[in-house]
Amino acid sequence: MFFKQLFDPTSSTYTYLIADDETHEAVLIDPVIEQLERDLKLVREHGLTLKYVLETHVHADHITASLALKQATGAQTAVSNDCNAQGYDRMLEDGNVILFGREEILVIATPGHTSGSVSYLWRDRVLTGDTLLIGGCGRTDFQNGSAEALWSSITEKLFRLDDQVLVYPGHDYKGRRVSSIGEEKQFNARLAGKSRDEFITIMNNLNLPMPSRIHEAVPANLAGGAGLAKSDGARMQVASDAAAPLRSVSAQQLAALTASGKLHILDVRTPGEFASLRIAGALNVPFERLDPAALLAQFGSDTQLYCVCQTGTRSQLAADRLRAVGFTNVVHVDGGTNAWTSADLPIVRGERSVISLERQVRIAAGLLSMLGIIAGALIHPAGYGVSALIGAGLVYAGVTNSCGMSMVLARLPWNQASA
Ligand SMILES: N[C@@H](CCC(=O)N[C@@H](CS)C(=O)NCC(=O)O)C(=O)O
Ligand SMILES: [Fe+2]
Repeated sequence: MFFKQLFDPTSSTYTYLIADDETHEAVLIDPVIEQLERDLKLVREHGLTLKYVLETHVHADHITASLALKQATGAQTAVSNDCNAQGYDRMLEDGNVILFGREEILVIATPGHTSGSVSYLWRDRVLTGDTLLIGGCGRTDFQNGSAEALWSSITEKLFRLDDQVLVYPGHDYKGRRVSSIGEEKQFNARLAGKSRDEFITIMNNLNLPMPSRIHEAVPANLAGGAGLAKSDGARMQVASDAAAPLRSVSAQQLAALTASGKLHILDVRTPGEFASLRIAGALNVPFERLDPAALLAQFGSDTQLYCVCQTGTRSQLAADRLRAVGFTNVVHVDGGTNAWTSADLPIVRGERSVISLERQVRIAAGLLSMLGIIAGALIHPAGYGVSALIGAGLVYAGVTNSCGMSMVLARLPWNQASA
């Protein structure tokens, strides 16, 4: 039986390498980018063919080596579908089976620590990620975590496994390596002898500081993790260049990340939109006046910048322009302030209320094409040309994901902040 438990001392993360003795096909679970060379060396030395790199969840405390391992070995990467992550080859569901050689791993959805947390059952052992830790469990205060869901996952799924099943966790901060379902039922400080309500009260009052690397780890892991960069001699480095796909986070993820206090939110909507509604602490840098070079001089290239607009279109364009001048940590917020308000996250509302730029564009385009047709029919056929031009402009805007009309409207007085 080939089973190795590996440890990253900086993040106290356990990585697991499991292989089929006969075919030498292998899977690596929860690899850490800083340990890439260690893991590649093991795979090489044991003559293994890495078939899958599996994640127990989108980690908040370290960056996964999934993408780098895929690039180096051709392995397929996989994460739960409920993580809403991108850049992985296989999206896992409860009950899926991972096959390698003659071996199989069962995927058990165990949400709670995060909404996409899973455990992996292999032979006589279960790799629980941060769902069940030795003597404890993963926290539930970020990435759509839920104490209620964690209670169900542990008591209704993991604790229904045989008492003899070994528990291999995703972390241990005190040097413990392995436990069993029976031991955890009996001794786990957060669960043994506790009711569901007591567990939820404990979990909702932990008041732990955010993981120190959450602001870089979550966006990177949501995008498949770090890849290989051009090698620096024999050393592998973490890639972070403008060619990599733009990283994005959901509004809820941004809300959790703001607690770290290490990031800047750049709101690229017009001053008028910003004045009527904004995320606390956001800086208004209107897209039509965006000066990436000046921002680079102001912030420095490795500052964490989160671009937000109303729906997520202008913020992507802004993020691309910022990356083009050398910013290495730019993230865009999916769905923008619309997603933020739909998720009922705290918002600062001003007294001024301006119709959103998207609605202004729709009204202006509709009005101009209507007037063009009326003018064409009643005054001069040239009026039809105005309607045709507006139509062509809308097609161009849709195809290129840019909008000249919004640029013009953004400069009008009502879209500027009142003094
Ligand atoms: N001090 C660590 C924080 C570690 C942390 O919050 N770990 C998460 C797992 S990603 C957890 O659930 N910890 C459980 C606990 O500390 O009780 C860091 O800065 O990275
Ligand atoms: Fe975690």
